[in-house]
Amino acid sequence: STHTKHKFLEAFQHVPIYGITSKKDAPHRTVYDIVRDMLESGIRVVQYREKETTGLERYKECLTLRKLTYDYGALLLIDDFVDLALAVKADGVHIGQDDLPPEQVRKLLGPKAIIGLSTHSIEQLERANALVDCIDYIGVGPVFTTKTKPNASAVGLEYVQYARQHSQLPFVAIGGIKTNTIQSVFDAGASIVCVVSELVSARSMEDKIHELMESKHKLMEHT
Ligand code: TZP
Ligand code: MG
Repeated sequence: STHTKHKFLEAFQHVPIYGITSKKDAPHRTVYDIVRDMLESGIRVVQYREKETTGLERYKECLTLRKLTYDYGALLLIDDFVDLALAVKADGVHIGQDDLPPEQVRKLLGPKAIIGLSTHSIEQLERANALVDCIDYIGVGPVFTTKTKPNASAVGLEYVQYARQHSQLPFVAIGGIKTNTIQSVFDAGASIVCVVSELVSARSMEDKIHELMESKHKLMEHT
């Protein structure tokens, strides 16, 4: 709805970076510490994405993250698991092309949930456009090849440009985005980007976010 889309977009007003957890990129830290760093650095949308852990562990971690994100007024989205999102009262879910159909997810979560859908091609983006009354945003990527999603081939900056021109939905550019490539992604027309491994593994997340945002400010000075 316009309400859920607004709630999603509003959360990027200060920092246009969408956070995703990745315990394997910071093996000595808890997911709680990773997310607290994101929130302390100004990120206000956090997706819990931990595919290689048990359902019980995911539930316990998300319960702690629900309280933490709530304290910062941040949104908590769950990758893949609609039941987990319901159980911990998350703000919504992020689903892929091979998950439950978005219409079914909407029925299960109700009108207030934020629903995101990954897209990897123009065809998938056009099908997402037809779901504009059901979903709230799309993911666009992997923009560049990335070890975080090893079996997916890169969609390239051309697809980001296509999304900028044709997406009826807010979109998040993702995949292989780092300090040395983020400028090109903003230049291609993305207004929200996601950086997983470089951010989660950063020695100082706050410094890394400042570094990443400099490219956005540079762009704005030109325009
Ligand atoms: N979806 C498309 S690419 C990707 C996901 C979850 C992983 C992005 O990770 P990184 O480390 O920012 O390349
Ligand atoms: Mg998924």
